[in-house]
Amino acid sequence: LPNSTKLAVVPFETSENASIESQEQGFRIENASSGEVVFEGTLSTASLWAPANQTAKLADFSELTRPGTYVVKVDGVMQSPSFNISKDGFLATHDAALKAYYFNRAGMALSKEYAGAWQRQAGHLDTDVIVHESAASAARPAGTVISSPKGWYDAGDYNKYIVNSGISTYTLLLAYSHFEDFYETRSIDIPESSNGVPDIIDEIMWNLDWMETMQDPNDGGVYHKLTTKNFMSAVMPHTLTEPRFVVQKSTGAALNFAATFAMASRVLSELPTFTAKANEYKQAATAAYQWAMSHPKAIYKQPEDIKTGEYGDSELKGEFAWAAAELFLLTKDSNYLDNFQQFADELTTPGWQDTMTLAYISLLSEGKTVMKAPDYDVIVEKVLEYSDELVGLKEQSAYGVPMVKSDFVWGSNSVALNKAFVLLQAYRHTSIEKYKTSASSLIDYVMGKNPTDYSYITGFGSKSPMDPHHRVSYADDVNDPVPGFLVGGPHTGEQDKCTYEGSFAATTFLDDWCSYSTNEVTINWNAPLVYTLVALHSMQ
Ligand code: G3I
Ligand code: 9MR
Repeated sequence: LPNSTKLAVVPFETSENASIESQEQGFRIENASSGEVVFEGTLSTASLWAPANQTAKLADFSELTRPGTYVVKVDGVMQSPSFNISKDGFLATHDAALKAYYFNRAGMALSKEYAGAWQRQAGHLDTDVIVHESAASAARPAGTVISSPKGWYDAGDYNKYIVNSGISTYTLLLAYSHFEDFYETRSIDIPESSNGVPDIIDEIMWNLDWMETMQDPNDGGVYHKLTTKNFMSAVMPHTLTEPRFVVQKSTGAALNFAATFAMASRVLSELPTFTAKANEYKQAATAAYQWAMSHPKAIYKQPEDIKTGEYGDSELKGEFAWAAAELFLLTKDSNYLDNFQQFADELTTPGWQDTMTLAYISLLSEGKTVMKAPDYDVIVEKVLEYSDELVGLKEQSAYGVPMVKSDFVWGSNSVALNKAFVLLQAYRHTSIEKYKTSASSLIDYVMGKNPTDYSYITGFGSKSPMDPHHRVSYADDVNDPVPGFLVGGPHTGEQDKCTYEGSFAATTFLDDWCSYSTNEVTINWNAPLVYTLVALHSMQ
C-alpha cells in the first residue's frame, strides 16, 4: 500500500559476501518496465534471524509512495521479482481469500458462472448423518439419523469440525462488523450476490446453518465433529458416499458454539432480514453455554474407530472466557461478565486451541459502553501490553517480523496472521502507527517476504503453492489450485514424512500434495487473512 512501511529482506552468506558486509551496501528500486531508478537507499547492518538461521539486511523504501510496478536491486547480490505499489493492492487477494470459503462449501454444486474452471458437482449433502455411539443419548440413541447439511469443508479434507469452525466464523463476523461499509457493497461473485445481503454475511450463513444442526435440541450439547471414520482418498467430493457420523458432544465444541452464536446473534440483530435468526441464535448460544457449565469436563476423546482430525483440547479456560464474554455482550447480564473475569487469563496468539484473546478482542471492541470503566481499562491494558510485546519482537527481528522460532507450529502462517489480527485491534483502538506497521509486516511475510520466497496464498504472487494438500485441487483437472487459500506454512514437525528441502523452523516447507503438515489449507487459517487484508485496506 502506498503509505505502508516497505521493507525488503536481503539475505546473504557472511563468508561469500565478506566484502559486502564490510562496506555500506546500497540498494535501489527501479521501475520494472523502464528501469528508471526511483529510489536509492542503504541496507541496514546484518543480523541473524533465528527461525531461518539466516543472516539478513533490510532495505527500507517506505518513502516510495508513488503507485507503480517495481523491482528491488542490490548489485551483485539480488534482484527481486516485480511488485506493485497501489492503494488497491490487497483487494483482489482479499476477495479471493473470502471466496475460498465458497469454494469449500459442502452440499452445493459450484457452477461455472461463479466457480469458473473450478466448477464441481455437489458433494456430501449430509442429510443422513448417523449418531455415533460416542454421541448417543436417550433422545438420540446410536444409529439415529439426523440431517446436518451445508457448512464449509474444513480443509484439504471433507469433514466438518465445530471447534475450528467457531474461530473461523467469529473472525469473519468481526471483519464484517468492523468494516461494514466496505462489505455493504463488496461483491465476491457468489450465487447469493444479488440478494441484498452483504456477501460476507451470505457466506457466513452457509456455515452457521450447518453449525446450528450440530446442536442436539434435546439438551443443548454440541457434537464435536461430523466426519467419515477415516480420511478419504483424494477424489472429488461427489464421488464419495461413505457414511458420515456426528461424534461425541464435547465441552470445547459447546463453548466454541456458544461464543460464535452469541456473536452471530449480536451482529445479525442489526440486519433487518435476520431478526428471527438473531433470536434463535441467542437461544442456541445460551443452551450450549449451559450444557458446557454442567458438563465442564467432557473433553473430546477420539473414539477408537474414528481416525480423522481430532481438534482435541483439554485446557478450556480460554473457551469458557470467550463464551462468557460473548454472552455478556449479547445479553448485558453481568453474571456472564463475572464468569469471564473468573476465567480471564493472559493473552496468547489466537488459534483454534487458544481463544482467550478473542474474549478480550470482543470486549475491547464492544465493551466500553456496557462495562465499568476500571473493568474496561483492564481489557485495553491487556491488549496493548500483548501488542507491545509483538511490536518489540518485530523491532528485534532481522526480518522485521514478530515471528520467533516457537511460532513455527503446524499452521505457522496462521500464527503470523493471528498476530496481525491482534495488532490491528490495538491499532483500531489507539491509532498508534507501530501496531499497524507490525501487522502489515506479517502480511508482507505471508505474501513472500520470507526465506522460502513463497507467497503462501494460492493463486497470488510470483511464486505460490501449486500443489496444496487440498483434495479438490488435487483431484480436479485444473492445473492451478483453487485460488485464495493460505497454506499452513513451514515448521519442523514433518508429521507427514515427506522429504523437505529446508531444515529450519521457517524454511521447512514443501509445495507438494504429500505435505499436509505445511501445505494444507483450512478455514481457520484463511479467516485472519481476510480480516488482515480488509483492515489494512480500509485503514490505510
Ligand atoms: O500447542 C502446542 C505447543 O504448545 C507446542 O509447543 C508445539 C510443539 O510441537 O505443539 C503445539 O501443538 C501443535 C498444535 O497443532 C497447535 O498448533 C501440535 O504439535 C500439532 O500437531 C497440532 O497440529 C494440528 C493438526 O491438525 C494435527 O492435529 C493443527 O493445529 C490443526 O490445524 C490440524 O488440523 C487439521 C485437522 O486435524 C484435519 N483437517 C485439516 C486440518 C489442517 O491441517
Ligand atoms: O488429508 C489429511 C489432512 O487433512 C490432515 O490434516 C492430516 C492430519 O490429520 O491427515 C491427512 O490424511 C493423511 C492421513 O492422516 C494419513 N494417510 C495419508 C493421508 C493424506 O493422504
